[in-house]
Amino acid sequence: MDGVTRATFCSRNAHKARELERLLPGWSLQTLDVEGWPDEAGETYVENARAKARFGRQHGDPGTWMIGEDSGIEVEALDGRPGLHSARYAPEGAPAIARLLRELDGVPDRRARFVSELVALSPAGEEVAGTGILEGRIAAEPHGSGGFGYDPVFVPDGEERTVAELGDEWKQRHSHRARAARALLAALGAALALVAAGCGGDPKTANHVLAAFFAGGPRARQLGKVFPHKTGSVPCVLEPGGPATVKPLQATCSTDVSLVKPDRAVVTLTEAWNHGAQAHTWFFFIRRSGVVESVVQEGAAAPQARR
Ligand code: ITT
Repeated sequence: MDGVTRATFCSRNAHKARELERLLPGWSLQTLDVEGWPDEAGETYVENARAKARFGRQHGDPGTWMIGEDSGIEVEALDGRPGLHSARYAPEGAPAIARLLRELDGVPDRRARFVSELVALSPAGEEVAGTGILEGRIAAEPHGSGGFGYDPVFVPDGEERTVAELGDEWKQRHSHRARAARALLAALGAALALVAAGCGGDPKTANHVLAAFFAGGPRARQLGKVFPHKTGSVPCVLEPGGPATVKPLQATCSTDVSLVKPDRAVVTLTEAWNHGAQAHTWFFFIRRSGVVESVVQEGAAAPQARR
């Protein structure tokens, strides 16, 4: 199919499916309408996401990618609960929010994070993964009508309103799921480029890796739009995608490639902008064969890039 990747989203959560559909441009997503889903018995998000994708592989269209997603909200004062068990904490929506607010009644430390893990299995069985994290805090009471789940009580760092108030457009750019989807696309693009580039320890190699990465095909080009920097030009200017009144941002990029084992490397790409006031880091965990095992995005949300 012309530049379109066919995939099956192995989830029963229609909210997640709607969000993901918009987060993977160039992909045609179908859902998996079957019975007998396995329990979420994994000890990590990635294990649960993989189990959903594998269940899809057993029961779904063999010609499509299978995508599983596992997500949750981790509350600092509750030692990371409900975390992996977020869907089973209480029925989604008002009941789960009521329980969370009850548990946090009178607790001053409101810090929390959303985590999303996406695992995609190709028709041939290769696996790629992407992680996205959104840091924030739990509000005193629910506000807003956008999003789903815990969105009415989650205020992201740097914001004063809940995700449900910030709305679906905001979520599409900044949510933990948006970050995981970009990480997944990056993993798919990076795999191609790194086969050619190999791994090394010096900045020249890192820049070579990234230059190849950005030029490496439709998915890498999509990522290039999110990171419109010329590698090696430090600092560089990000053109704002917002209204003409938005000033260009000064960004400084640094890259590093380190071997963690003879056959494994981690490529770190950090952007700091507005004179280091905010920073954003991507970690690519890569095998020498070029297979990207996983990608993690952390830090402040990337500013709007030119589209
Ligand atoms: P599947 O397992 O079928 O994909 P699920 O809803 O059970 O659907 P999870 O096991 O990943 O999905 O549970 C994640 C729960 O965490 C979800 O039910 C919500 O309550 C919460 N959650 C995840 N992402 C969220 C988001 O973007 N906004 C608000 N709450 C979210």
